[in-house]
Amino acid sequence: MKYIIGHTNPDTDTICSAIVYQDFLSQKGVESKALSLGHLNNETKFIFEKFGITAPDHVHELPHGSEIILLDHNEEKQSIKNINDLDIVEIIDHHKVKIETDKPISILVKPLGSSCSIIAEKYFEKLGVGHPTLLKTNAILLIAGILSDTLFFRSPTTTQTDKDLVEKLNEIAQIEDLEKFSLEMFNAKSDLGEMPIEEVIKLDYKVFDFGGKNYGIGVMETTHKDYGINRKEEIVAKMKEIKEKDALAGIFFSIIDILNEENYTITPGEEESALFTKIFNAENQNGILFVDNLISRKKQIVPKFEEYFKN
Ligand SMILES: [Mn+2]
Repeated sequence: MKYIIGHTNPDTDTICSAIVYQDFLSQKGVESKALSLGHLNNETKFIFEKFGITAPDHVHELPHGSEIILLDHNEEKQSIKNINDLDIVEIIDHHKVKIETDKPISILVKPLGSSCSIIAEKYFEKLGVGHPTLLKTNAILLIAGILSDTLFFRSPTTTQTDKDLVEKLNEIAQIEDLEKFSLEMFNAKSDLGEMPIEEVIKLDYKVFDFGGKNYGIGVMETTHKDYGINRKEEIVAKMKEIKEKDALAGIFFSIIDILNEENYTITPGEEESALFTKIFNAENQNGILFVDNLISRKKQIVPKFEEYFKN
């Protein structure tokens, strides 16, 4: 049995790509099980409710020696807790590769807008007898993952291939209005209610190594930016706690206004604020750092940090 696991703080792409890849493998006669490393976010829950999909089991660790397939990530820090006791047999991802393995494994990494795009390509690369067929529900899940990760093609991570794949997938999925569907997804993601502030910060949160030190970067992609801005004081207090507890050199929380493609970043103190302002030429708006057109952590924020710390 191979366990397909996405990254911690799972998003729609990581969950949907894992679920559909399980189907692909099962049609190939390979026994596998998609798992999640955390609670589903509201966007994923909305999609699952709308289309009657069962959520994958949620685990923290797996038995020693279990075979795992990493989907939508390849860094230990973003993976299952006891990854070092496990046997990574395959990686499918669209992030930069930063892993060392102790034996040759199958790695499929492509510069596409989502991991769901890579899974979709696997179905389409060969059509015919003996090749897995794509069911309508799975086509819907793949579209959801692509639209979610690319912010309905707004993100600079979007490629023409992603757009072509959505068109092709929708011949099967038959979603009437893709833009409306994406808005419903983004509104669901933005509807956080009374969510505890640590969960808000960690909705989509990753730790990165810049210049040998750990930095945490959380992003909140939203159609309702005031939700985050109104909770600024709580966010700052909790970020200070996380920074100390996790011995971070710095921590940042970026509110991404999806529809206007704007970035509003909150920092816990002067040090981070000065650093972020310097790197991104941000404008201080009442203690919140504003940057226009800065919406992708992967393609814009992280590379800029890395470039800065290299010098
Ligand atoms: Mn992804």
